[in-house]
Amino acid sequence: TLDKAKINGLFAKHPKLDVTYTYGTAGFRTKGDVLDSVMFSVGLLAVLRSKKHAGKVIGAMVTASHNPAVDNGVKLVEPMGEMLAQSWETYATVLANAATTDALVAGLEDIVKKEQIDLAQPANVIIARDTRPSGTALVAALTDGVSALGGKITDKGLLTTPQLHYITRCLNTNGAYGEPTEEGYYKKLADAFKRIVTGKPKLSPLYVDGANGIGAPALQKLAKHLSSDLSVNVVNDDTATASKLNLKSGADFVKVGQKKPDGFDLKPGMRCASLDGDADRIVFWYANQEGTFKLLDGDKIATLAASFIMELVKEAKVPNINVGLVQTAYANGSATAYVKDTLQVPVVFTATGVKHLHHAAEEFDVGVYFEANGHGTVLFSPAAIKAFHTTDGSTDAQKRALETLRALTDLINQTVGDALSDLLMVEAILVSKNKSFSEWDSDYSDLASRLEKVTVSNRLEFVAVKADTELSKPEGLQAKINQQMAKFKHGRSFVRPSGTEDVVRVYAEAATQADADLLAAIVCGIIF
Ligand code: NG1
Ligand code: ZN
Repeated sequence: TLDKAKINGLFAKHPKLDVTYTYGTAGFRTKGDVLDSVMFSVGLLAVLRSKKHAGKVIGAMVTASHNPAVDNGVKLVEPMGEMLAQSWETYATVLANAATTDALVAGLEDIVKKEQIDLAQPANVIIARDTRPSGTALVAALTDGVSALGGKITDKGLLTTPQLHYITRCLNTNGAYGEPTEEGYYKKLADAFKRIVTGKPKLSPLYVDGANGIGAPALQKLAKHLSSDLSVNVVNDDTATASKLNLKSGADFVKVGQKKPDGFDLKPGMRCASLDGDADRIVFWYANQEGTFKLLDGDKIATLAASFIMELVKEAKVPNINVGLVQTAYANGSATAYVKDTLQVPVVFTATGVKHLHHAAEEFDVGVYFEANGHGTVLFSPAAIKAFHTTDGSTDAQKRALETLRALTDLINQTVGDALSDLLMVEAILVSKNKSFSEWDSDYSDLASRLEKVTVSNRLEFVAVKADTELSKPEGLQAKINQQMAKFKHGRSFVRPSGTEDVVRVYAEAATQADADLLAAIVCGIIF
């Protein structure tokens, strides 16, 4: 049974504020100073989740990703490194909103009963945080939650989100996925990268915007393992000045603003990339010969990866490997057309949020999934990995293709989108194909797009359906949006409530930037 006195004693240290919390697309996320009680409740839930998995390690990551430094949040990681099972998100929300010990214990008992949890099982939790100043106290609150139910918690300190996912999986698979340490992570990635690029001509240096977050020191450490094989310069690496996190920098700033971050003197031909605050997103960018800023977003990464892997699979003559791509409504219309018509790869659309894409990608032998904002990865099915290891190549070309495929399965993070792993994947492909950024960019040209956000009185009145492409509520709104987009060449627009911010997002796409901006402005006017 639950030790109510112990729970009561520790809960008293973390009183619930008069705030309603929701476990959304990216876990709990709000201002760092209202999260103390939430962290405590997540500690409790993590213990139950671990017990449900017979004591396997559950991860807890304290981060608010690309959001400002004053924000924070937390998300739980399943034993194999995926995001928390969706059916448990409701439990998280219930516990976070319990204001009294009685309500909290009732909530816990309900989960124990519904999930038939054996409380005698052990519980193991690991926790890490990004560089936000509120992180330390929030880790302590979550630790109290774990202790309240007698679980064991290990603090892994500062890590990127994907590193915590990686370590969680390593710990639960007896090292089969790699060494369960930050060093082990760098070694695994660096070794796999070298297997692909060694002996091939190098590319010019890559300038990486670290968003003044945890990704900056992590990339510097990774680069040490790659000394001569990768030339990177980390810019925006000031993690000591908390307020600078994601400020005029980072993947989200660059993607949404379609402009370079602070700290760069962008010259034609320079190769650049931007990470986000917890290093699970990356976008690439450069200036063309005219000096115009050009973005290579998640869609471009996905198409680059899909076409490269398809070529390798063909060359390696591995039979019955189906390659598929997963996108969301935010994917550029040109990217979708290119994948379908030129690459001839099937595309599946899911709702926004990586967990949806991840699950859809698992249906393929090689499932490439990326959100346009640069969050994504490539998943290999166990059958595909086995085939790459058991197929004997008869020609040199076939052997090389097989070895590259095997290396890619080690290089690409199989648990979650990972900016550092994706950075090396892109570099490995560009080195292998001897491709410049502008050559990569020329695969297709993006339609002009604009992403806006609108603050409304209650965003939950907006209900998105059909993989977020349409609104079912408020009634009549979708028809108005349809009317407007029909007026523009290649016009497409959709509206959905954000899962991470208290806003409604408006996306518009059209043949010219002026049209995309205008369509977005019109739709913002309709919903406001
Ligand atoms: P919301 O706030 O639900 O739009 C944002 C991103 C998602 C996803 C989550 C998780 C956009 C338009 N939305 O979600 O794609 O990455 O954050 O971090 O980029
Ligand atoms: Zn992130």
